[in-house]
Amino acid sequence: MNCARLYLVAFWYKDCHYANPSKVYHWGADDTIHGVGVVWSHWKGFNYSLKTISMDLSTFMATDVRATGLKSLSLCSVSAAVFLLQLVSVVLLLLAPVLTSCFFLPLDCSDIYHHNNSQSSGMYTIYPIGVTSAVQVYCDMDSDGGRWTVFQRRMDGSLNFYRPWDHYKKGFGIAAGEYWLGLENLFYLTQNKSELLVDMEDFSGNKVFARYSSFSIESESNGYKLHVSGFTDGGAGDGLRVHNGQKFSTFDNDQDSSSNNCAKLYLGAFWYKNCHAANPNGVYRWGEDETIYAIGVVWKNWKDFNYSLKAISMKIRPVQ
Ligand SMILES: [Ca+2]
Repeated sequence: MNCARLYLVAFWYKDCHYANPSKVYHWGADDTIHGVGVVWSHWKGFNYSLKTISMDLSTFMATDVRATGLKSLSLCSVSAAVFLLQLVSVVLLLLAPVLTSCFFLPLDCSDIYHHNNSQSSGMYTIYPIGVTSAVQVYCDMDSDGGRWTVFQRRMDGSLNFYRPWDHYKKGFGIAAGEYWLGLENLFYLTQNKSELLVDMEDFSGNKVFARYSSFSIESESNGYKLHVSGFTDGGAGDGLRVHNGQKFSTFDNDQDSSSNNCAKLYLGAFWYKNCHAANPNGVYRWGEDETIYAIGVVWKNWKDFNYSLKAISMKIRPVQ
């Protein structure tokens, strides 16, 4: 038995653990999959995942230095910086109507492209819900004519995607790396008739894609229900067909069509049905691994249920 594969982290395992302080960050009590959370079993048992844990090495010297003037200096600079930021945001809010008419506030990457079509792929600020909704995204200006706004990206396993509803609604992560743009932003962006491109890569460097000529989601009051159709195969297969018409589910908001909680069972968040043929927000698992069924970054039609992809990104653009 491989304890790290079974409990999804790395630690000084014996057979296997009484403490599992790394990942998966599991948000409290959850007995769906035994012992995979941030566990300290002698305190809370195997199926309670702690809110915080830190393992520190410290010396008296380090404590002494931190206890002297450095602390008050940094606090002072932080307060000054916060005050200045507040001042700037008040001024910006007052000037918002003027600024909107003077400056270019792109709705999405397509707007950025049309403003200047020599822009390269990279990070840009967009305003999906108006002047106060600035958010950084990665724009793909290369694939098939560019203009793509990336709303989901996995690339190196640096970010935990097992998160509650509120996080999936608002978005998390950073545009330079792994992130989820947020369902509310996605809802507003897909009010314009949009298409979807899903790019994928395995750990051998093979790349495929799936494309859909129509993609939109409904509002939160309708569970952010998914509408996706018009599939074109770029070698990946149609992983989203079974998800069409499903509401979005997180572990704390089960809106799937299963009697189980699909998000808890497959450690992700998605438009689960009963449960999935794609789990792009699952656990980053570094390739083939059948220890726990189908919990990885899965695109079943390409690599089946027990292969976790190296990279996947989901991106949209308005249909022209
Ligand atoms: Ca359910």
